[in-house]
Amino acid sequence: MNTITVELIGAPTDVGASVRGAGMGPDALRVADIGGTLARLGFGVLDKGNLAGPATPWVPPANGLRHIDEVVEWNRAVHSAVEQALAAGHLPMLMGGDHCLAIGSISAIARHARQAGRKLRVLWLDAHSDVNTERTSPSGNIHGMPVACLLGQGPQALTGWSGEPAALSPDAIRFIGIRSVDAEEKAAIRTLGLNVFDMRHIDEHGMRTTMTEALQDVDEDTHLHVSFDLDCLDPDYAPGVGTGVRGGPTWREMQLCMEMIADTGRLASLDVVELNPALDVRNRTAEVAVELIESLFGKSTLVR
Ligand code: HAR
Ligand code: MN
Ligand code: MN
Ligand code: MN
Repeated sequence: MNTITVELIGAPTDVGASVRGAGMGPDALRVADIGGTLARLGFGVLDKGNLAGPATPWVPPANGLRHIDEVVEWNRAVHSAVEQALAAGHLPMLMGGDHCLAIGSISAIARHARQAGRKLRVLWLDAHSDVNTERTSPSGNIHGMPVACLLGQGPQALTGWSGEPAALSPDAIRFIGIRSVDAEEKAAIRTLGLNVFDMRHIDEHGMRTTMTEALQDVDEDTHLHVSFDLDCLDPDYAPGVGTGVRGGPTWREMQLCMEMIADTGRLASLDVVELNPALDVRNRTAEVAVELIESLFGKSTLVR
């Protein structure tokens, strides 16, 4: 049996967020023993430490974009680290940092999957749909825009990184746990035909049916990527996030979500983002994250 090596990549920044503090996320996950937990499951673990990047200026948006130069710089570092991890045959786990970093991460993954002749399926676990652009965003915060950028809709500086105009086609992504969508995001979701399993869907059908639907057509040729925004969880279980929204999945429901992903055996890369230790309660959210990630990696037959 060949051992999978999980490569931990820390990106300590809150440059795309609306609240300071997500830059401490990577170390909070280490304190909650992300490395030891994966090692005890039988994985190789390679902690590459933290990437370096610019400080967060904390200035207002310009042309609808806040901190665009710094966001580009952080994403360059993430993109190259994820690219190297994949080239080494490792399973990259990006530890954010805020969700703007998924632009660099998923762009590298999309190129890798395309070159390997694999279908890409992205599961976007989030309270938010993150499909704003600089023209629609109410805030200018780029953590609300990564999906648009990956679909080729964002600012030029943040699109085209995968070698194609769009890293993702709309049918490559499934949203789970969504409950905070801006009016213009709603319009974009309809226009693009995005597959959104919002909280109403989970309420009516349950997590089991939802995940069966979200994982439909995942097969041995699929590269499965999970982009896990911790604000997907109900804030009662995950208080350490900058933009919590009431009415999310419980710890139990989220466990089932992770277990069903693990059951596919196709998990090949992961982002863990938006953990904000400055708002957490004795590192509870980091510990919950590690418990859920443990379930996500819970299958010994996990294959890349
Ligand atoms: N939709 C709002 C905006 O674009 C809030 C986005 C908050 N995003 C995250 N990531 N926390 O999911 O400003
Ligand atoms: Mn998000
Ligand atoms: Mn979110
Ligand atoms: Mn349905």
